[in-house]
This record gives sequence, structure tokens and C-alpha cells, in this order.
Amino acid sequence: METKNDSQTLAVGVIGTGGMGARHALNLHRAVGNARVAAVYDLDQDRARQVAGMCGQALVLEDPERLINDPHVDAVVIASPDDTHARLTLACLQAGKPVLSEKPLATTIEDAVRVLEAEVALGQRLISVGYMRRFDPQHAAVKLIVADGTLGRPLLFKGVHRNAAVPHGITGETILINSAGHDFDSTRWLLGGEAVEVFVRGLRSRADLHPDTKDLLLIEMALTNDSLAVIEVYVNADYGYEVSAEVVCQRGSAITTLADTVLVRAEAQRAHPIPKDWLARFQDAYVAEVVEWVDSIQEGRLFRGANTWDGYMTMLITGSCIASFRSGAVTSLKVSDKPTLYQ
Ligand code: ISE
Repeated sequence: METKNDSQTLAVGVIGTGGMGARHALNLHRAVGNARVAAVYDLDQDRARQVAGMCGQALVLEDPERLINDPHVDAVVIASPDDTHARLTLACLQAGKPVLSEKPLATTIEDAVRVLEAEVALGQRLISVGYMRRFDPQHAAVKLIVADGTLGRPLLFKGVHRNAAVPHGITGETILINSAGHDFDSTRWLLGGEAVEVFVRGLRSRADLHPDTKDLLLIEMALTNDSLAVIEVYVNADYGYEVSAEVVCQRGSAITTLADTVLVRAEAQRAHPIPKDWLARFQDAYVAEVVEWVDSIQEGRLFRGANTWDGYMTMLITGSCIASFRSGAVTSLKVSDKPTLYQ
């Protein structure tokens, strides 16, 4: 493997080396020529050492705040548990370092507001949020066709989001925070409007699951530009991992196609394989996202993916969905004006 020239590469610190963090670290190490993994942190220090060992000369640190403030670290990737994102992102802002935070930006509306306000007060956009579907070639193709206007005005987003399995006892609220955020981001991004109303229903797919489990959610949304969305999130689909996004417009529709194009003939069947999880399905998107993030920092320009406003809006939609889920009623969003920093 070619050694990276230290003086020209961006030194990235990775916080959290579980499945997602390890994938970001490896992608940075293998696929991004102008960046290197300089330091890693994980509560599980063995896991951190393992990932560091696969990424060249990365330091293993015992404290995420130390990693953020380490003078050898230029920029930070946060892939630790969801409820640590806001706190660590704020620490990056304080240190004046660019940060790619995995989704969600925060797990409460209050925390999302805190992060948004801190960046606005700083007056500089340092935060990028890991909504990787924006870098998926199939999603990007849908976006291009819809934005081009030939199909007329976008009217409806139809999203399908299926995970093979999640831990027993998962609540509808956790699914809204951890999974459905992707679909909220896709909805806003593809339809080009802001959510104004949401309505959520959920059910337990199997009797052997914990009684409080809601593992299939159906979400409806109305947006500012007179468009609608309907989203299925089913996290115990069993057969594999699948995401699809369709935008129905006035004169046609555009839908993401299968990421795997190979057709397998075997055992009297003609079949397309289905990925088992998001790391497999969105590998190209994760690489494209981190390449763009590093380029944007190296070139001193804005990141083309999701920003703090997007992360905040997604949390606002999530919070409103939680309220609707609890009350069983349609819930309106209280959207504030978009700060000029994001216009
Ligand atoms: C996971 O954290 C992801 O980001 C995946 O894209 C999503 O499909 C899954 O539901 C989440 O748990």
C-alpha cells in the first residue's frame, strides 16, 4: 500500500470503532488519498486497537475529548452511540475542528437546537451529518431527474426502509430516532420542501416479540410545497436489508433501482441477491461521502451533503413523529426560520 504523505493529508480522528466507525476508518484509510486516520477512540479499547492496527499508524486514545483537542488531529468523525453525538459535536465546535457526525445529529430536539445555535453563533459551518443516502448513486439519480423538472412538480415521496432484524424490545421511538431519520432526510432532500405535519402508526410484527415492541411503522408527512410523503419502516423484515425511494411527480415517477445488478440462476430460480445490512448496501455511498467531506475541508469549501440545519430539521420531524406516535394524532411542526448561515 502506498504511504500517505503526512504533510498533505488531513489527519482524521475517529470516535467510536464499532461497525460504522470501523467502516469509516477503513474507508478513510483505503479509499481517501488526501486523508489518514491519525487517532481513534472507543470505550472498548481492544476494539479501538484492532481498528487502529488496520489503519496504519493511528494513535489509540482513552478519551474522546482528548482526541478532539489533540493537536495532531485536524478533523473528527463521530460514530459513537447516538446519544453522544450532540455533546461531542459541540466539543468539536469549541475546538474549531470540522466534524462529520454520524446520524442523528442529536437524540432530542433540545440538543439539536443547542448544536444549531452554537454553530450559528460561531458563524462558520464546521458540521457535516452522515446522511449517506445523498451519496448513493441510485438516490442521486432520482434527485437529478426530479430536480430537472421534466416530470413536473414532485407530489409524493414513497419510502421503504427494511432491516433484517433488530434487538428484541425495540421501541417505536428508537426506530424513529435511529432508522427513520434517513427517510426524513430523503423526503426533504428529494421533495425540496419542509415538513409541516406528521402522523405515525406502528405495530408489533410477531407475538413472540416483547409486548412493547413496535417494529413496523407507517409515517405520513405533509410538506410546505404541497407535497406528501408516506414511509414504511420495518426493522424485522427477516429476509435482508432494503431501501427504496420513489418520487411521484405530475407526469411520471422516479424510483431507486436495485443496487446489485447481478442476476443469479440457481436451484430453479432467477434471483437478485439482497444485501444483509446497510454497510453492504451503502458501501459506495459511505466512500463517496467521506471523499467529499475530506475534499471539502482540503479545498476550504462547503460540504455537499447534509448540514446542521438538515440534522436539526430531521430531529424536529423525529420529535414530532414521537409526539404523534404517543398521542395517536396528527402533529404539526414548529419550524423556525432557516438561519442565513445555511441559505
Ligand atoms: C442504522 O443505524 C443505519 O444508519 C441504517 O442505515 C439504517 O437502515 C438502520 O435502520 C439503522 O439502525
